[in-house]
Amino acid sequence: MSKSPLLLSVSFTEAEKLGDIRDGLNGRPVIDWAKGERPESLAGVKYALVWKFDYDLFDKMPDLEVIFSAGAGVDKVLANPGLPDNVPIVRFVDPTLTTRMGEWVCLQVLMHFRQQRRYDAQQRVNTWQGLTQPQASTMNVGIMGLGVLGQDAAKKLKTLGFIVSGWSRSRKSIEGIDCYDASETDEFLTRNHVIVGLLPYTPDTHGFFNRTLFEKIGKHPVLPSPIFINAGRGGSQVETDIIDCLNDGTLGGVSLDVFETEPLAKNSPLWGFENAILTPHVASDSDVVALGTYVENQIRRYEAGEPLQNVVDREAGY
Ligand code: NDP
Ligand code: OXD
Repeated sequence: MSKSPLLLSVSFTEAEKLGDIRDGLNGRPVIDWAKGERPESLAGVKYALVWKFDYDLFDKMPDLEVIFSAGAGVDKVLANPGLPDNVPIVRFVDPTLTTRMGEWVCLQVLMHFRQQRRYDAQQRVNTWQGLTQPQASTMNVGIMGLGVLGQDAAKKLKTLGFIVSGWSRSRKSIEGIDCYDASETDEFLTRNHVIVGLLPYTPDTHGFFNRTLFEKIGKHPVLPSPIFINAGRGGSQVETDIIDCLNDGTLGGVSLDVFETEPLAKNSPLWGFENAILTPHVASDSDVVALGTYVENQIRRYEAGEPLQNVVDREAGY
């Protein structure tokens, strides 16, 4: 039986192209819409893999059965007015993505904890000067968003010796990690010196990381703190508050991979802070071949009558 083609409405960046998506698709034909391929008709095409898409794309796909998101976060996909109501959306969940995010989060926590930016500044002026070096067990790190990515990052930070806790809408139970639900936010914030945001962007998380929240985070006895780290979505943070809080010392440092507007404006004051580490939304890129393999595996499940995995809850928005 011939395979239904997969319509691709996603452009991978040069940095993401460590392989070709077709390498994961096991011979499934592809219509590369993003590259301008326009067959006469899309009738019979059951699957689409999207990141960005024209609002009228799906009007042209009368036989669409499953939409795959090329990323884990689906806020942009859900916000598109052309999204059909009755088609399941499967988001990308894969060890390659999870591992990369865990690397980024651990790197950022360690950068602040080991005061690397201050050593960088000293290196620029040829200065040999040791700084205070407390134990990891004095540093409390709280993960906000204990989903696939948050849970993995929490476990990795725990292995590094930090005291790790997590917070999510529904309470989790994870060995060695104190878990809080959304009714215990203040208690969670005050016990931590570092907050890591791994939340999806939804109406509930819009503007969530703001001055009121930053003022509640605990201060480490000796290290510059509190620290705010965000790789969830920029819409969940209030950048004017972050800038003000860095200026007045309410925040001791930040690491941001996501921004309210991307790319971050060249004239944003955020670029100028010594204690702000910025990366251009690369904490965890989707591995192109793994994405192809994942989509193919989900289609195999679907066609065998098994349930699709990681289906987006449209009501919750993630
Ligand atoms: P999941 O859906 O697995 O986890 C989301 C977590 O957030 C869940 O624990 C959920 O709670 C919690 N949550 C959602 N809304 C709220 C709320 N209003 N209050 C409290 N908790 C809430 O997502 P992933 O872990 O796979 O990914 C998280 C996000 O990371 C993505 O949505 C995306 O925005 C971002 N991302 C960023 C990347 C980057 O490179 N910067 C790469 C990949 C993803 P509950 O468990 O109760 O449902
Ligand atoms: C994602 C992302 O959501 O890369 O996967 O931001």
